[in-house]
Amino acid sequence: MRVLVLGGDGFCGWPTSLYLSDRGHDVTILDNLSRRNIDNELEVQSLTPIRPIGERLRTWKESSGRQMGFINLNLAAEYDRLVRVLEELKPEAIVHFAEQRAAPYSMRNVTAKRYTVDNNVRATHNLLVAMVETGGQAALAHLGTMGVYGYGWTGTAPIPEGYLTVKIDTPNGEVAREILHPANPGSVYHMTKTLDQLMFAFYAKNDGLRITDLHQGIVWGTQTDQTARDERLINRFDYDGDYGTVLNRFLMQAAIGHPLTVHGSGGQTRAFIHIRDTARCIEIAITHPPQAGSPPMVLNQVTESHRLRDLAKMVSEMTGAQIANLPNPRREADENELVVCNDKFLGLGLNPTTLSQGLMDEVTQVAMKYKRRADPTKIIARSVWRKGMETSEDLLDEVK
Ligand code: USQ
Repeated sequence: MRVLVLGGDGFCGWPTSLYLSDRGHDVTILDNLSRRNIDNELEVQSLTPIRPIGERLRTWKESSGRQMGFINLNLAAEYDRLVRVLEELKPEAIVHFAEQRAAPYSMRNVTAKRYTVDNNVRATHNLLVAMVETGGQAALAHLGTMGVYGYGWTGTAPIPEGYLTVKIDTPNGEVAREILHPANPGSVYHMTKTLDQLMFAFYAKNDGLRITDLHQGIVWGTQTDQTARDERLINRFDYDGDYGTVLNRFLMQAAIGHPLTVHGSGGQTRAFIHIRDTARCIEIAITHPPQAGSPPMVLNQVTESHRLRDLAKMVSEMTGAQIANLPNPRREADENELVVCNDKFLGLGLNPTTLSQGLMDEVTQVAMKYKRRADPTKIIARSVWRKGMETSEDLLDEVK
C-alpha cells in the first residue's frame, strides 16, 4: 500500500515506518521534527543517539534497498501544503501519530497546555478536512490512547473496544443504545485524544471517512528488528520525567543505579504493549479498515495489564535496584483495577509479545550501552498536575 505516516520521526512512528517499508509498503513520512525541538526545549536528549532524519532515511536505503519519502510539514499550521501532499501522493492509508504525546509535558505550564491542545486538535482536524476536500479514500489509522477511558471508575468492569451499550428508560420502556465510551481524560494530553474521538465520529458519519482509532496502552521496549539493523537506525529512548514512560524508565534507572521512581504507592494498574507489537498492529489496522459509512472502528491496542508496584518489584528482583516511593506529581487514583478487552486485534491475528526477561534485558542492555548520555537531574518527574504539589529531590548526582 502507499502509506503516509504522519509523525514518522517519533518513538512509535519511526519503527512503524521501517516495519511497513520492510513489509513492502511504499512509505512516506510527514513530520515537522517537533519532538526533536522539544528535546532542545527540555534540555534533554534521547538516551540513544538518534540520527538526523536524512541520515536515518539514507541508512535505511543502504541497508534495505528501500526508499522512504520525507516531507517536513506542520500539520497543525500548513493546511494548503497538506492538501497538495494528499493530492500528489494519493495515499491508500494514512497513519496519524503526529501529536504531542506526553501527559506530564502537557501539564507542565500554560504554554505547554495550550501548545498541546492547539497542535493536536488542529492537526487532527486539518487532516480530516483535507481528506474530505481531496476526496481521497485512504484508510486512516490514528494513535489514540487507553487514557481516554480513564482509570479506576469502572472498577473491574472490562473496558470494551470504544463503544458501550447503555440502557435508557423511555416513556415506551427501556431501549438499548451503543454510545462512544464516556471520556474520562487524566491530563490535557489525554483530553486532546478524547476530542479527536468526537471529530472522528463526525467525519465518519458526515463524510464517510474510514477511520480506525487505536487505543494504545503504554509502550515499552525500544528496538525492533528493523531499528536494530544499524546503529544509525536506532529508535529514541526517553527516560526524562516528562517523556519517559514507566517501564522503560524503571529498566533504565536500574541500569544506571538509580532507585526505581514509583509515584505514590504504585497501586496504579496500566495496560502495556511492546513497541514491536505497535508496528504490527498498525499494519493490521490499515489492512482491515472499516467500510465507508461505518462509525470509527476502535481497537484496544494493548497486550497485558500490570500494577506498577509489581513491575517495580520484578525489575528490582531482576537487577537488585532499590524502589523509591515518591510523592506523585499527578492527580490520579492511587489504586485502580484494569481489565481491557483486546479481542479484535487477537481476532485479526496479533500474536502478543508479552513481558519477558529476555525483552526486558534487551532494554536494560540498550540503557547500559548509552548510560553515559544520561543526565540524572532529568529523571525525577517535576511537571505537577496542580500548582504547589510536592515533587522529589534528585536521587542521583552522577552516573558512574
Ligand atoms: N509513573 C511512575 N513512575 C515513573 C513514571 C510514571 O510511577 O517514573 C506512573 C504514572 O504516575 C502513571 C503511570 O506510571 O500512573 C503511567 O505513566 P507513563 O508516563 O508511563 O504513561 P502515561 O503518562 O499514561 O502516557 C503514556 C504515553 C502516552 C500514551 C499513554 C497510554 O506517553 O502517549 O497515550 O502512555 S495510557 O497510559 O494507556 O493512557
